[in-house]
Amino acid sequence: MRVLVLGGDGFLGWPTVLHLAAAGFEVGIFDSLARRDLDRELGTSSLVPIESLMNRIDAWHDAHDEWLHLYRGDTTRAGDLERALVQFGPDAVIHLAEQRSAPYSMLGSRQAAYTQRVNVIGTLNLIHAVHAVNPNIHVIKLGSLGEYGTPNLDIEEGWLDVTHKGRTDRVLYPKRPGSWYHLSKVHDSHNLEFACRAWNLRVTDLNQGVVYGVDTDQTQRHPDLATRFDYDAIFGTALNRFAVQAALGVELSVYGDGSQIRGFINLRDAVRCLELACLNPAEPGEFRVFNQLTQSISILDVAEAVASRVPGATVAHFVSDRVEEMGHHYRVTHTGLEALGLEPHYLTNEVIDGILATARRHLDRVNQAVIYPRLGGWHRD
Ligand code: USQ
Repeated sequence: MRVLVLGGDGFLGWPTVLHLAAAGFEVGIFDSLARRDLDRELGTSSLVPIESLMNRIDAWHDAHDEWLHLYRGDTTRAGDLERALVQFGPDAVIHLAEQRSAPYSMLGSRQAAYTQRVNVIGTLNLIHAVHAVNPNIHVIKLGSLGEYGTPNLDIEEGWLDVTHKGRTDRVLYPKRPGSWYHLSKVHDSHNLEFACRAWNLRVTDLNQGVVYGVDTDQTQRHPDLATRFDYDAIFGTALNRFAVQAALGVELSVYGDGSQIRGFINLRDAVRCLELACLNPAEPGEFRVFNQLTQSISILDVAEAVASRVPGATVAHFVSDRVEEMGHHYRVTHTGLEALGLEPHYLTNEVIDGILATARRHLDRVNQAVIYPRLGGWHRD
């Protein structure tokens, strides 16, 4: 099977490429290197040193005598996508080439517009390219669990059966997200569902939770194959950030009282979910949605679990300008990927210790200035 990974240079994209290549897929990478540009804009960098994309590809070739196909391109340029689809001829495209930070999208009008342009136009271009080149290509699109927000109802996998005034229908699950970034994913979902009805495309939308960890079997094989580890307040995400803060001996930054609950997934499971989606394509015309998480945990519980592994570590509460509820109902259905064969790696002390060990190995690379939020109405409670 031939799979083109859009965003194959990113935090999740690169381990996905390696996981699929190791599993015997023929893999292509399509990337504009935009994530590396954002590092320069924000003055941030990965805690774990990462190689250039060319060096990464060479490192994989040196170890496995196998080339990964590379397409330098930008999803906002329709022609780039069409060319890559024609040249590579994929059976499936995994679309991870989006601006993925909610805090970045909330920095100002430029960043909000950038996020929605790259994400919404990029997906729209992919839809049109697949329609034009080969409508049988399975589109696997990374959505976000945060698209749903925190409704006072159980969250289903994309669709909801509704009975209203005696009539029944199956509707897209109502969305109430909390950032311009999450809204861009909602817009993508609607555009993709329409493409299934209009052009019979086959689409899987994966609503993923917060990913933690930094290692997979393949990234561990050689330092040149490592993926990025973000710990800053814009691109770093909850659990990985807490591990770096604990390793550094600074306060773990819980926003609000920490009672907000999020879905979490180990990086190892995230790449496996993408493989499972490839192996089990959606039907023509089907807009299939899976919720890609393995556990729901409150942010305070996550912080305390990390802090409990480091003597003297302390958790502090920060007032933040995130748009999010505390103390809410949260029960998310996530049976689809398990039914396809996902065997979850749950969050254990051993997993936390592994992330802490990675953080400790590279502590000399930490830029203290980017650990806590620098803009907006943030302050310690
Ligand atoms: N949080 C803290 N302290 C921190 C960082 C985050 O308390 O230092 C809290 C936030 O307030 C939020 C939760 O942790 O309640 C998650 O925030 P996050 O920064 O870890 O993740 P988020 O902004 O939600 O976005 C991340 C990815 C995004 C993905 C999303 C899945 O960057 O691409 O779509 O996780 S989800 O969270 O389910 O929407």
